[in-house]
Amino acid sequence: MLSKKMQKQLNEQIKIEAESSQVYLAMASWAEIQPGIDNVTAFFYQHSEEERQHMLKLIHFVNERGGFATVPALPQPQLTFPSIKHAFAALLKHEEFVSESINKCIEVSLEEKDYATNNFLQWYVAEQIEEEALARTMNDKLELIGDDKSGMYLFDKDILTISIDIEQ
Ligand code: OFO
Repeated sequence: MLSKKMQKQLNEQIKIEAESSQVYLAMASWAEIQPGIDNVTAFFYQHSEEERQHMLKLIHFVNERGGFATVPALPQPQLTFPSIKHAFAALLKHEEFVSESINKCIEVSLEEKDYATNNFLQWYVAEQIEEEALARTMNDKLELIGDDKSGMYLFDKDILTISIDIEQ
């Protein structure tokens, strides 16, 4: 059985995962109307879907442990970006924020001596390490590319393979 405090923190995390999905969905929709970045677009759509899966995993866990997972209202995310570079910088910042909120969940699980939840949350800790690494790699590559159009062409060409390599 989840304590009230643990349930509240996990419901907060459900909201953050849902927001993440929306944030990346907005990036995907914006990228889709930019010329020539079909794979970047696919990457954002895929990332949005992954965040929805993170949210669902939490919802099932809370309900299975005798709690009640609440589906949150969500603010509208940022809809447009000055450049692809800005979108990826926002992605990294967002992932760092998610990692902090996972850490808060871990802290509460230790305070509450809820070792089952702590064990469940380790999956998210590992996931955040990967996602931050992926976001940093993308940002580093974009920094190198600068305004070089052929570099951007290759970035779009390689983005799906880069993300598969880091996530393995
Ligand atoms: Fe990338 O945020 Fe979910 O965990």
